[in-house]
Amino acid sequence: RPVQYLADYRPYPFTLSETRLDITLAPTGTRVRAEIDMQPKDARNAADLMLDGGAGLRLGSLTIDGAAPDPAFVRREGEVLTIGAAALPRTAFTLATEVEIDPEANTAFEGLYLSNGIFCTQCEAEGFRHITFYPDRPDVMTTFRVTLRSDLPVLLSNGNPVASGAGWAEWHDPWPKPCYLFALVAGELVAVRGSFTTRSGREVALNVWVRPGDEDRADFALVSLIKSMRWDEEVYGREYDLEVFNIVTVDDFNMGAMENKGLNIFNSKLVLASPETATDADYERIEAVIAHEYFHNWTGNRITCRDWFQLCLKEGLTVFRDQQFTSDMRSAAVKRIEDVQVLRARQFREDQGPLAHPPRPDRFEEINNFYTATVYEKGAEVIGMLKRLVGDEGYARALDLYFARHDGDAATIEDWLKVFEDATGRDLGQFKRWYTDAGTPVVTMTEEWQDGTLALHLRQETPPTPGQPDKPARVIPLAMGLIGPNGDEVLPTTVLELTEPRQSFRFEALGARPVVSMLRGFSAPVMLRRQLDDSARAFLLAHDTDAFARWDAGRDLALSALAAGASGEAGAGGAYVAAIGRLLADEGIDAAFRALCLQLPSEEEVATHLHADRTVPDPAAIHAAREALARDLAEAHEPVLAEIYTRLRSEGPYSPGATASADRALRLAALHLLSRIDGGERAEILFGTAGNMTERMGALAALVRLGRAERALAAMRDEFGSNRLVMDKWFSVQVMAAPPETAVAIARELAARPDFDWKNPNRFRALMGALAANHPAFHAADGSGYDFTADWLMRMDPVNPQIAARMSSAFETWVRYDADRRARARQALERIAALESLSRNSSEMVSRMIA
Ligand code: B3K
Ligand code: ZN
Repeated sequence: RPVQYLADYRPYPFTLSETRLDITLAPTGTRVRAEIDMQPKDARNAADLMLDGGAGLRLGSLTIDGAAPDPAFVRREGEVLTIGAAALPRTAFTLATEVEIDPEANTAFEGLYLSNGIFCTQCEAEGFRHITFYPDRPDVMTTFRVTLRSDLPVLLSNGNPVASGAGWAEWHDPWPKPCYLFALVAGELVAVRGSFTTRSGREVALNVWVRPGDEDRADFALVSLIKSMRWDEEVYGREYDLEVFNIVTVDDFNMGAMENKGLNIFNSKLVLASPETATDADYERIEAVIAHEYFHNWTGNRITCRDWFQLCLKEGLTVFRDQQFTSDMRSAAVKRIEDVQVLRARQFREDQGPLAHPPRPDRFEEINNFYTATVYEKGAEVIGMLKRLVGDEGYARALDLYFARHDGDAATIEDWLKVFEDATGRDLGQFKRWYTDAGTPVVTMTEEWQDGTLALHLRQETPPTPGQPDKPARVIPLAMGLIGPNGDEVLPTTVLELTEPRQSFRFEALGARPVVSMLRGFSAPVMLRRQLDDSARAFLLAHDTDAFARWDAGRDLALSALAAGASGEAGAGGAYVAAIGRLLADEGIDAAFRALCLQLPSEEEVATHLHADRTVPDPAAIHAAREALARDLAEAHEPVLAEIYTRLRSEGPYSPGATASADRALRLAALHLLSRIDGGERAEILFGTAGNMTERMGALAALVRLGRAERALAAMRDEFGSNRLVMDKWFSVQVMAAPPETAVAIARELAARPDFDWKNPNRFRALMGALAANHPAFHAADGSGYDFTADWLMRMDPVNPQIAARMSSAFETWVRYDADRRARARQALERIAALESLSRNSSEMVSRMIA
């Protein structure tokens, strides 16, 4: 299949009015009978009927209005079945097909597959074509009526239940939808049940379906769902629209979860949680993803995407909404900092390398390769900027208009921007570049101070990205404030709009020279370059009124210390260590904030920072600098860290809420530093006594880093050997936290274990993702990290191409390293490229990376 281009979009020449599916489930021979009522859009200009259908579909019969068409007009080529216009009626007709498929052989987990005896589906983006012949594109929408036949006790599909009997069940979804939102589930499952009354008084039955035995770990997901439903009514005025909302958990799932209409399917790790098995981060993520998938009901399902180039229309907006939800449920400041950390670690990195693409790409070979940090997280940032530019009220009016105007539509980014223009009167022509242009703008700021006037000179520049050498200026909202020398704010948050390559802003009648607090709340996804000495950074860390900017000042201090340390400068961290000391001693600062400030930037983040400054990162030197800085912090502040560690001992029953988890985060941050100087004694004790998984994993990671985790790991395996989700953590921590010299060997050993069930995506990611995240180990000078990863990608590719292709992005930064590493990485990538019958997924990824 050739490259697809946005510019080639053409509407589908047929309208669909109903799809009826009758599916008889069997592991190796599932029969799918499909009846599609359709009509040509233009009766005079007859078009061929083209249906998508994967190679795995064994076609039994095909009829049009009950009669088989002349075989001369029917042809199957690649993944397309074409029925010539000459064989089609000019008015409404029913196309019926019968196919047989083999769910058991489906190891790619796309379409209909079996996960531990449970039949389930994943159709986004193009999985439905592996279930039946169909126009598998998001702008073809219709209602679905589904009959499922099986002896399994629970049979689910989208919409409302119509009727059921022994061995069958019928479902009807009254809301027209594209086939990527179709789902079915059949299995031995039990429901944790709840209910929700919508604000207009309709009762909705809520079910979280799990495997028998897992019921006691599903309550948190159910409570999160109820909170999400209420929040979407209160904040966006969006009500749920069916009698039932089902969530099903499965163990084998390529991503986190899927928003199928009325029947969300979840990776079990994003539903199942108990204090003994899940960490605080797991709980927070479960709450966020349950909300995300639920919010898709309006942003994604009721209003879907015209084509897959518009993916960020639903994903960026839904991420933005789930971020707002988490801010409301927990701490807005903490959430913002966490989101920026993720954006910088994943999206900035993507934008710097060969895989850079705009939030709305204009070409792809395999759409599954574009479910990226750019489409999701940067897509959400772009909406945050829009909201800042038009104000909260303007945003609310625009969203109301979006829902009113486009309900039932398959929409585009143009439609989205138009509602903002119509609702607020603002011209968004220049703003649109955020959607069409790749790359992270670099904003450079210089200051000029004279006679009570401060001038800010700003310059924006976006480095070239693949296929986009020149980048015109964008509109960049820069939220800023001014802090006087005594620490008082002399200018509260103001938004400067940068629209030109260079622009200056003046602030007059200032008594004394203030310190500029810039990019408050991370108001735009840009890199800010400014000359700021360590004492001004420390000043902002102490006095800024904006929590994000305050944290970021500390981050800058840490990054400059690490950059200097990595280039061999001794004692570079003095200013940072001293500033952290003042922060730690200040009981007026909340625990969550202090915990965030105590976490050193990751090695990957340091490498991204160096690369942006045109310095070749040395993974071993970065690692050494980071270890040294952690040790300096611990030595300088041992008494206060020890006091925090002792005082924040967990008491009473576990609660996953923001306050208790912030205390645990601060306590564990202290533990990690202390373990640098206490030989791991505290970690050892904590591992043995902690009553929750958060502290156990924190302690275990510290022990692994010290190379003294053997006993703890054995204990954990004995206790949780049969709990897949905990064992994923067990695999992961040993590689992620391992000292770089041993990590690859450990990964090799773990991969040889019989319980390294690598065809399970979670288990594969637990090991391979952990190695990719261990920066000095993945980039080991001898190439062993690259080789080990490439070997496994080659093994995974024929089994599950989506997983192999996604994991291949571990290599996306290879060009930033030294010539020796580059040669080894290239060799590894070329080995993958040479694989016989490499999937389209991996082939596109690898060729973009070695282009
Ligand atoms: N929309 C799905 C992701 C589908 C990925 C297909 N490769 C989950 C989500 O973003 O909510
Ligand atoms: Zn989503």
